[in-house]
Amino acid sequence: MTLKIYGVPRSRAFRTLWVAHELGIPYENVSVDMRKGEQHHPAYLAVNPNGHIPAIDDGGLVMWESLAINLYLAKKHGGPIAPRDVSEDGMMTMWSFWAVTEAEGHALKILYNRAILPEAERDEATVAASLTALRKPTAILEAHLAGRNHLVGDRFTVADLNVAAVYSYAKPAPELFADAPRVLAWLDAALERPATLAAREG
Ligand SMILES: N[C@@H](CCC(=O)N[C@@H](CS)C(=O)NCC(=O)O)C(=O)O
Repeated sequence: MTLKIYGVPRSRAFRTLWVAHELGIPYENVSVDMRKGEQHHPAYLAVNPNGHIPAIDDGGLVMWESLAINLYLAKKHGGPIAPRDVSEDGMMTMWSFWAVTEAEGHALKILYNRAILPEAERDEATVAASLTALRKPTAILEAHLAGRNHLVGDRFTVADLNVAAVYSYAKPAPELFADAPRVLAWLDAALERPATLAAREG
């Protein structure tokens, strides 16, 4: 049965479409349009009772939580983006959890207040507070990328994908990267991959 990825590319479902393209696996993108409130329809709540996208149905295995889905799909299908051993698996999980707990909320506030909300509703004070909160994790990332181009191992992996997907939300604040040129170069390289570009189309 073909992997079903629920959601639309302009959402966190993008991350899972991206991993599918990196893995070269077939999938069906089942549209769940947030603008129409479809994530709250009973048919979708039966898939993800949280009412959030993405979710997947992989031959009857139903999962939600985008970064957990990505780690699962990488490990299931293997190849260069997947962990080679339990140590890499641990590090990829660590970086993914780190991105969600330390960066995602702040980065999302930047995205909303610099790019998504109508201009009249944007709040630069929220952006400033988010930038302050992101300074420490960004410095940690910058230090980690000294002398290496990827987060785990010597290749692009699902750890880079998961963390870059989160950090991409902060791109509308270029000032964040003024002191983090390695983070910016790493992020741009991830966001320009052929699989990344393909995932934007669904
Ligand atoms: N932690 C979840 C968050 C999912 C999430 O909040 N998705 C957003 C779209 S990017 C959503 O469904 N928003 C609609 C809503 O909450 O009603 C994940 O990473 O999968």
